Amino acid sequence: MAGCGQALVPRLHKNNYSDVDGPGTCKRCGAGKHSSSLSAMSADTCLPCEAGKASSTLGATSESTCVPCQVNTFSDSLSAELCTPCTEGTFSLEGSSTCSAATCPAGQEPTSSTECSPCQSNTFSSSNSTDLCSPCPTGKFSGYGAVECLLDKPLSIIVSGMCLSIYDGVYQAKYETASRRWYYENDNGMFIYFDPTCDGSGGNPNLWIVDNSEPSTTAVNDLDGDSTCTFAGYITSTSMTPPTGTNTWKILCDGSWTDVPITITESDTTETPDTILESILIVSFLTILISLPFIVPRVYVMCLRFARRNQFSKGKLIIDGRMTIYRNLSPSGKGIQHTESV
Ligand SMILES: [Ca+2]
Ligand SMILES: [Ca+2]
Repeated sequence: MAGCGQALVPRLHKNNYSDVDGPGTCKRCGAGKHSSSLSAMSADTCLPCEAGKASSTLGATSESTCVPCQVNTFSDSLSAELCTPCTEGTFSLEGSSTCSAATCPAGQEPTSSTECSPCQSNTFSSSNSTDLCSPCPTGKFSGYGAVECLLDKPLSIIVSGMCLSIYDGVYQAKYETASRRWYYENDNGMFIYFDPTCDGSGGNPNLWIVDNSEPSTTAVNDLDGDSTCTFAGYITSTSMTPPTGTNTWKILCDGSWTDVPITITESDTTETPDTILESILIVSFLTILISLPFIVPRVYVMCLRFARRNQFSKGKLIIDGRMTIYRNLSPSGKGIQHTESV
């Protein structure tokens, strides 16, 4: 009796099996299985990859061909040929047989099966859940780690007095940063933001900064991520909004830091309400225009009916070949009337 691996060419046939006698009739173990047997006579000697691993190799000779599923994929059965991606909102570690999502408190979302992180700006999570944070509805805003979206976007600010005029002008509040202070952007793509530590290592604490770098909404320190304090100007202040009024800022003017009076005023006009108002006016106008063909005939008929009821105290009215004779009609239209064909 001979298995595949016997006698003649054992190495060549290693991992195969034969269900008949003699060499040259060997079969390979299927994907998801392996065998190191030298004299196998049955497919039963092909061993399965365990759950959490998969192998696409045919005729595998070693368990090492069973590769652990990558992060965020899984195999939940023996002999898997491939690992399956986790569904959205669920996660897995390497070599997992299942995917799962952490239950996170309100204001956070799962980032793995065991970890949560705060919702990004303008997304929210209102309750304990395994779901990702949801985007805010149009016209509403939220900060970092929000449980709800609010209409609390700060007013725009108007900045004047900068050495370079591209840093002057109207800045719109854009997003809240990790310190719960909003950052602002003007039409030239310049930014004003608060940084607890601009170099990320404790130096220059608590600055409101004017910069051409857009700050992070999630970084706690060094919001522009450059590990230095490189920007166009700053003032030390822990105010929740850029300090209004005229204050002395340090501004980089012609390459040197200079004390400069900078004036910041709050603007009571923001883009959003104007846009909404314009949209409402346009929609209203179009609605009226489209409705006119329906409204005009109805109003005409209503007027006609009103006139018939109230203006004929006596008289005749011929409609569709029928003559109505009115007598002693009251203003409400009640009274004696007689109708006959003409
Ligand atoms: Ca920095
Ligand atoms: Ca910068």
